[in-house]
Amino acid sequence: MKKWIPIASGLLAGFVAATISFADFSNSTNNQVASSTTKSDAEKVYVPFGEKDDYYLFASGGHSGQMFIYGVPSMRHIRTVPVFSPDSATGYGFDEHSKKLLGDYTWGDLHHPAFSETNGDYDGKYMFATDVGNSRAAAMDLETFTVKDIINVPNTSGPHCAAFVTQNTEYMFLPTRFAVPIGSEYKSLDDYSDQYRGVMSAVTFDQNKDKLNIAYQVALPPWSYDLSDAGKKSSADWAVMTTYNTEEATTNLEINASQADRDFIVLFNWKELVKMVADGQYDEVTGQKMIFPEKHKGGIYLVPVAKSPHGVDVTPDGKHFIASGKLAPSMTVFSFEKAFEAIEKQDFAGERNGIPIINYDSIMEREVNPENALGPLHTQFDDKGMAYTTMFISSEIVKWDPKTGETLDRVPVQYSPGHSVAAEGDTVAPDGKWLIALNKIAKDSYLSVGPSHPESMQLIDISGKMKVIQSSPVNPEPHYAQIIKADKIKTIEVYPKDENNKLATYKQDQARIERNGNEVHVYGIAMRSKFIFDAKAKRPDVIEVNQGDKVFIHLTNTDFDEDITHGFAINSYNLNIEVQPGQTNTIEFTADKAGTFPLYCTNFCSALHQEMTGYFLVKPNK
Ligand SMILES: [Cu+2]
Repeated sequence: MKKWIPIASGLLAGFVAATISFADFSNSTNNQVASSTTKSDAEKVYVPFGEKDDYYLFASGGHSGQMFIYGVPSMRHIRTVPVFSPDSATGYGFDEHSKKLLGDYTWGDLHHPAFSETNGDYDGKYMFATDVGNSRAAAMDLETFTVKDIINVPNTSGPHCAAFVTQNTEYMFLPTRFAVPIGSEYKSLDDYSDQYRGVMSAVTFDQNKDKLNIAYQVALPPWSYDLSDAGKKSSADWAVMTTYNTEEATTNLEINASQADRDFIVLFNWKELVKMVADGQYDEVTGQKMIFPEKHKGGIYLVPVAKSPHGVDVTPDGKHFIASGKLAPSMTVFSFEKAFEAIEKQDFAGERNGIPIINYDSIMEREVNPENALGPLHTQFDDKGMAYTTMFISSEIVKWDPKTGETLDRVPVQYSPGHSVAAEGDTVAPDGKWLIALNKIAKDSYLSVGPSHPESMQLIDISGKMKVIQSSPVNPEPHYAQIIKADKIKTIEVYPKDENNKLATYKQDQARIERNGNEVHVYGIAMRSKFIFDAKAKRPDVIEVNQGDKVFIHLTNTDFDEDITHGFAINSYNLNIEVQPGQTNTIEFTADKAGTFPLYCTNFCSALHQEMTGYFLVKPNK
């Protein structure tokens, strides 16, 4: 019957349809008439050019050692910030400051990120993260999205279960994933139970000096500590963390660490531990103040929990903590208030390694077991206090009510979610609206890139019935993420002039090269669109040294203009740094190769960026 349809009329019909839907669309966004429930899924995630996302998502980059930053709800990747691994895009790990931060390490395994908090709410000042691969902690400043400090955390091997900060960022606690002998000395694994320890580190951050410090450590039993959370409001002095391998197995953990029906949550009062340290209740070990719970009594308790739990999460009101039993199909809700009573009454069921075990029945409020939901890992919360738990094995998010245990909703995700993150989900006042599932396996969700596939982050609208409305591929591999309101973060536009910085050169006529024996210091300027290393030289953009000289290049970007970043690389010398607007950076190296080496700006800066070059001349030794 449809004998012929002229091509032109088909086009016209298509054009009319497109115009109509476009008109509808702009109408609903401009007038804000459409409520979020009447917007299409595409409209909910579409952020028009010139407008910005409402939230930042900070996703841990796992063994990339980096932090991935996305906008929500658009799920646009905004930036990758290198933290524990060098990055030539930003010169991180090449300039002297960041080289010192990284030390001898060339990679890291960045796990759980945590924002600094004030009164239990994200304050938008700092982001903290830990390195499971090389036992470090880092602090990133959110004015510049750059790392300010990294510390090695001795005795704590693989701080997987961190960082989670206390309500006013007094402490972050770094428990250990791997038990080791104190000082990581050699000890036979036959002596594991006696000689190995699962050391937790209490770390502080000095915001005036941008310095991380280890305040004290606790020599916990030789178990694996998986995840933790700090208390809030009435439980603000407390923190919780999950354990596994309380069997103290030393081989084939897959089987041997899954024997006991119950492991423990460690419940501790960090204020009491601080007081114990102040009262001298610790031993000085490997230069650290170490609390040994079997000897220095108080402040630490064990709560039995379904075997091999993963996440433990404190509800926004601070009244409950919820543990997820990775190998048991249930979430268990515990009451802080009942725990405090039990501790007061010494309602204990014996002890392990000198630590009292609180009676399970005295503080357990309910075990929640949604039908066919398998592998609960981690729980987030919305603005109404409802819980959202990732189910790793059944690949779904289950929404439930912690007060009744009732399952309210569930949505499949693709596939195997580890963590999820809700908007401001770890604060005393979550926003609701959005939840992102961090899926370990994307399978065939995106264009193929060969046998190994990207991971996947899926945006779920939780304002009504849960629905996955956007999906973004992500590099391996986010473990955890945090979502913060965009307006809480106040970045700076340029680095302010620092007249006290002797390495900075702000005036062109002061650019100079100073020689001291075989040390050469270049006080140079990068500006659109040239380098000035020696203002008085015939060729100001040339550095000439002798082979074997130790060269220091102190480069200041004098373009005090937002987004005018310069780079500096010397061809074939394997070095490249970045100087952001107003910033001074130093690079230090030995001119071990004689010859002629072009140098150039690596970061596109102007129409004459290609002309921003010079030469590095190295006179050979005779
Ligand atoms: Cu440039």
